[in-house]
Amino acid sequence: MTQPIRSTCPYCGTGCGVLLTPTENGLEVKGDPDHPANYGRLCSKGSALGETVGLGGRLLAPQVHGQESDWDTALQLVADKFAASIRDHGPDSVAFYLSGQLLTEDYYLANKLIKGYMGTANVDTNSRLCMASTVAGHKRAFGTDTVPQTYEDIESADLVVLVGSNLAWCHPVLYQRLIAAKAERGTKIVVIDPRRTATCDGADLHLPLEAGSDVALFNHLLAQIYEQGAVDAEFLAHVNGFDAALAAAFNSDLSVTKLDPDLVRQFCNLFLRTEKTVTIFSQGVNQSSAGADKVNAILNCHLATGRIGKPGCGPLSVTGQPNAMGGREVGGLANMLACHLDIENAQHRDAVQGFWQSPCMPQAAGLKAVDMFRAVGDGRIKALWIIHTNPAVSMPDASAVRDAIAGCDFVVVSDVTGQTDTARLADVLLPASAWAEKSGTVTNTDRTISRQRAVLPEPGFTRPDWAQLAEVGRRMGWEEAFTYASEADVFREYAALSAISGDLGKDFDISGLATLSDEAYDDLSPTRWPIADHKQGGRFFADGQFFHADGKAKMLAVTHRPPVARTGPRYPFRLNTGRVRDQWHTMTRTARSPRLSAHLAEPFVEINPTDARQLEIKANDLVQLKSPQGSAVMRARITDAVQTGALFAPIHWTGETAPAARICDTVAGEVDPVSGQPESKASVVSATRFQAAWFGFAITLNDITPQAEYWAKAKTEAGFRVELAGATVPEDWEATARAMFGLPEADLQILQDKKRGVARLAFHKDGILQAALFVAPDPVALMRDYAATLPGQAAPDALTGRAPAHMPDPGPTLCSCFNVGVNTILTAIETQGLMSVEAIGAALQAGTNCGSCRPEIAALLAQTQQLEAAE
Ligand SMILES: Nc1nc2c(c(=O)[nH]1)N[C@H]1C(S)=C(S)[C@@H](COP(=O)(O)OP(=O)(O)OC[C@H]3O[C@@H](n4cnc5c(=O)[nH]c(N)nc54)[C@H](O)[C@@H]3O)O[C@H]1N2
Ligand SMILES: Nc1nc2c(c(=O)[nH]1)N[C@H]1C(S)=C(S)[C@@H](COP(=O)(O)OP(=O)(O)OC[C@H]3O[C@@H](n4cnc5c(=O)[nH]c(N)nc54)[C@H](O)[C@@H]3O)O[C@H]1N2
Ligand code: SF4
Ligand SMILES: [Mo]
Repeated sequence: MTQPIRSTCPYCGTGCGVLLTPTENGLEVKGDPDHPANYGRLCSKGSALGETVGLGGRLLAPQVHGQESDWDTALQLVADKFAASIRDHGPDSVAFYLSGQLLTEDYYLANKLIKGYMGTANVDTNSRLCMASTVAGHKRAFGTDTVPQTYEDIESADLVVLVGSNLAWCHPVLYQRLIAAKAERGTKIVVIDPRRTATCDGADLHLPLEAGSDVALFNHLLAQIYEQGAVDAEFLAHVNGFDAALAAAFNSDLSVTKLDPDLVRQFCNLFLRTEKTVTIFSQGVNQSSAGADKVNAILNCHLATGRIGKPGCGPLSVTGQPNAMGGREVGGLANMLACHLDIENAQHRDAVQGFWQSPCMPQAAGLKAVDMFRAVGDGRIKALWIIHTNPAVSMPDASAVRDAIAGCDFVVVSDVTGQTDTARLADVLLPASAWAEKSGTVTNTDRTISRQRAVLPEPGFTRPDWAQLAEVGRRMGWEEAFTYASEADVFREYAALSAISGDLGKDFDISGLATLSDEAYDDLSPTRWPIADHKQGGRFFADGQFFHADGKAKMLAVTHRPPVARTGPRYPFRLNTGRVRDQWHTMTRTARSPRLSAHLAEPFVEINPTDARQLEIKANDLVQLKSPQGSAVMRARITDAVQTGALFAPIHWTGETAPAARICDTVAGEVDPVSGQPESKASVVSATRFQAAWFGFAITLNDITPQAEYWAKAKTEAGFRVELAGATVPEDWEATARAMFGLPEADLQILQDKKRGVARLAFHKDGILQAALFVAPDPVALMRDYAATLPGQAAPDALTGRAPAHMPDPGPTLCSCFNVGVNTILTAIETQGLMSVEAIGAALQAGTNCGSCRPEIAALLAQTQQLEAAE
């Protein structure tokens, strides 16, 4: 029996440790019981990692202009094009766009190459869309971008306030740690979110505030802290700006939150009463034109009460991506230098340049993401390298960004697959080694540095991102600066550089790791920074020592500003966007897992029942959203989880999976003036029923790319399932279906009623079902989850679309670990009288492994109990 290899989950910033064992057909994945982030737990996405490592769809060799090429040709072309652009148009004519999913070693080299050698600060990252407001807020309050707290604080707090964070779905293991602590010590949980989310199922209080009004709420809290004598006068000796912040708080108008004053009173009382309070915040805070102010409004309350950096007590920004924190540390953002040093500080610049012995160093911040893609669009940037991110989908005003990339003179994309909306636009496509094949380090939310270790061989001609960058550096003439024996070599250099940061009085110092041997690097166990002679791990700020020049913290006077885009007669809805439990961003990896795809198989928009009624939108209709930027079509989910006037849509679907549902096409590129972070959660749109002439549902053994105004594809165990809709009914369903499925000759069974607009077609080869299409003038009613199991089987009755009596339809998967569907759970509740999540677990196993679905099981229970009460 081979020993499992310890590594780190490549998804969220929780940074769970995993134990990996290669198997015949993939990878066995278990939670690492010794990792301090998860102590053995994993969520649904982490548990399904083994299903995502297959080579289907992988990019295995470089491509130049769509033709397979070799590394020598491809990298020489990259080096030549970047050099020519710098020579002819200056350094600011080139740019890198990076990702918080890069390993620290990749990220460090990219930053060194472009800032120190190419001589431009035009390097930004998807962290601009993610953590930039927190970075700005931390720097304004603390003098540097420090997360003071640790995960243990979640467990030792008596009150946890979640602001704009759907922790249950986005940091499920942290949520489980919180819920376990609640069971043990009765931790109170408050959720501040305009939308009722799965996270609210574990909450004592939910404040459904008006989108974008967090500053007003926390200003009110600050005023209450003062009025009710909860200020920590002693701690205030370490804080500047109290009076101005308080004056702004007293000038603030709580009514813009539109919250029930009684709810606000309950929240304030809890906060005032509870010393051990942790405030967790995430994208509901960051992704706002007032994001940095929201962060400071929260930090103000912690500074005023002296509740910071103590056990169970302080503000905790949860990072999204696995190495979002590492990216902040290496200076991936256009306005940062490596190791928390500032590009605008001459002393910092000189120190870093001196360390690198580099020929140049930009004197000012470069273009931030939104401005960068505008510069790509108007031709100022002529050579662009995109690594480990999919901006043609994830940037606001995504269709404009897609056009900008398409029109750029020279675009390089490094990815693990060529099948992304961005990769399809590349002049040079570089095949990256993927998570299970590459080695390096990542830093999670609570500053713990963990190793990611390679367990599978690098397939085809793939190479790790850092090696691609180093080779381009060498080919551009900086042989010595970019020659590294290994990723350990890169890491040692980076750790050595961080000593400068420590010497300059900054927080980020891992110089204790600068002389790690290769073996020690390989064996590195999870370690929280700082790692230096003078300080090891732990928390920051309880001692009142901050990083502004005078050593004090700063409270900021902040004033409520509503979202930039205003609703009105033309665009009456406020569009909120975010994540679902089982998909990761643009789905290039999670959509490969049938289990994960079964949770929510189609893009959707949540709409309040009152609005739906008014717009004559019924359940399962398609809805068309239009904004000044673009439009999107997705399935209606009618629910009072969203308020009237508000819509919520997930961010995950793309040109590859549902081309009409690229939600960022409708999102405006408005940014926070302080952080440059886009307001991804508060666009304005109109909503109408999408007038489809026909609706379809297809199942197929083989992958297909349909032609229809609307389609959405999801992987199943048996193949794929596809939702379809069109504006005009095709002349001949047989011809249409044969073309769509690529089955010109398969045997056809067909049932058709042209008058009613109903058609059902099944295609068999040698008695085995290849594909089937179900068409109706209304959303197709069918046992989808049953039908999806049929391709590849002898299924003579496929056209009924109905499960035989002995095989009940399980419904959409709720528990992805044990594949338990909603209907199965509902039936068990009804027939077995199950009353608790535990009882359901005992009966069906649902919720007993990773636990990610427990909030939804609880919601199902509550729903059925409510129904019973109403009967
Ligand atoms: N399953 C899954 N998990 C993930 C990811 C994923 O793709 N899938 N991505 C990871 C990444 S990179 C990130 S950044 C994190 C994001 O993690 P989260 O920030 O928790 O996730 P989101 O769904 O983007 O948004 C959180 C909540 O903000 C709310 N919100 C919107 N506007 C406001 C507002 O004005 N005020 C307040 N208080 N709340 C508001 C939304 O309704 C939403 O519920 O998740 C990480 N984890
Ligand atoms: N409207 C709206 N927009 C948003 C958000 C929102 O909440 N609302 N959230 C924003 C946030 S917080 C984030 S973090 C972004 C995320 O958005 P993106 O970063 O664009 O999304 P990903 O799908 O994570 O893109 C990662 C890409 O890297 C590729 N990849 C995987 N492994 C490797 C590797 O080892 N090397 C290389 N080179 N490539 C690899 C994947 O195939 C994929 O194409 O979206 C942002 N956009
Ligand atoms: S919570 Fe889930 S997605 Fe996040 S790191 Fe842990 S296992 Fe991975
Ligand atoms: Mo993110």
